Amino acid sequence: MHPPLKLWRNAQLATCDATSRQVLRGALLTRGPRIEWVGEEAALPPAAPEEVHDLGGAWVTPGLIDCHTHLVFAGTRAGEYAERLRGASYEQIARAGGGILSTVRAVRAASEEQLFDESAPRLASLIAEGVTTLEIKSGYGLTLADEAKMLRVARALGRAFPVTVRTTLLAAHTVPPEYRGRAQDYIELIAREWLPALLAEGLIDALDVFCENIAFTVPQAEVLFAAARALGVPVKMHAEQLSNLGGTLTAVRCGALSCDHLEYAGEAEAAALAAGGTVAVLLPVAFYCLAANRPPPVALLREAGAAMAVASDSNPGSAPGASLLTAMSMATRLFGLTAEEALLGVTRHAARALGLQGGHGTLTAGAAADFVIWNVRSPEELGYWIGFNPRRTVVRAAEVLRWPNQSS
Ligand code: DI6
Ligand code: FE
Repeated sequence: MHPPLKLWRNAQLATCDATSRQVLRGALLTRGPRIEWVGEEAALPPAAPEEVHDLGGAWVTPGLIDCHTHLVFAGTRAGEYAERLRGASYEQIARAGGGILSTVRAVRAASEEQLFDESAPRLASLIAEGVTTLEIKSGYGLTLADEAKMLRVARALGRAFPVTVRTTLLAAHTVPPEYRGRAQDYIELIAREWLPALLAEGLIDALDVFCENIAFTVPQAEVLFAAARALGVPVKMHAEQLSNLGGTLTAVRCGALSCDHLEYAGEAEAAALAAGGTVAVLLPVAFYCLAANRPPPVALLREAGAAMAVASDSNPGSAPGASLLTAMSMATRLFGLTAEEALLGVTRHAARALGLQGGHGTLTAGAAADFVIWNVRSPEELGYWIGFNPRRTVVRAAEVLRWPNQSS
């Protein structure tokens, strides 16, 4: 059987493509799960599609990509949030054994099924906003078995929901209690044993490390990156979130896909990211929830020509929730991104942050047929509404997703 040919016509296409027109009144042809053709209707190639969808002039963007999440976790940290409202800092709570370690205790105690059930509503909420691809990190297990458990749940979510899941090993999120005072031993264990074992099980697509004074040092990150390189695993870094340790410069030198957070980055980091083709992933929800006062150097990143992505950072500590549209709003208002930068940040540049450029994040021939049809008058509305979802229809792998009460 031939994969079905479908025509999606009468649309305003925000292609997010770098090499062709970014805005186009026209149509898409899809064959099976991929886009076969994009262009003006007058130029439509002769074809006999099995299905024709008249989109009534609606705006269409690529399916959104959330390129940095810690979406699989158990429990909440609402109590810590309340403490922070009373003046405690994120670092103080972490140093006192709360923070990430408190979620580690909850994840270790949770069954795989429970983790799945707690995480699924967050994923559903992202999908409802038009997310068709997301990254999910481990990092709340911190034993081989518990990291594997988180990653298996991430993979299971990707099979159970109409979404592409990329998994990232973030065992180097914080030092587990068993390795207190022995961070170096822990890093070597991940590098020598966990990374190859989890890779062999097909559980990881990339490796990440939290490089920070409350987490791991630059030389420790380098140990992990060397092990990843030897196995052909792409790397990423949580860099310069709370201080500048020089992580970004090292990560770029190691060919990292992305450096994420970057509040404490400066001119040298912006230039390095641009020159190295490493994506700067901005996480404004964490900035907002931590009441941080130092935004990432967006003007420098823009001037240097670095690609900027925007992600939800969905996690129980610094970014509770699961809304990429909210992250777009915060990226524009709090960080100064333009509406166009915010859109590219959740499409083309987010794809690159996951090593998926070309296949995702643009409306171009050959890319996945993942796109969103919006109830908006212009794509500028995507980072404009707060707590209001203007999604009309999500199409994933050329299939229309259905929600209860959806009319079209
Ligand atoms: N930076 C973050 O924003 C998340 N992890 C990290 O390294 C926060 C994780 C948490 O607080 O649970
Ligand atoms: Fe994070």
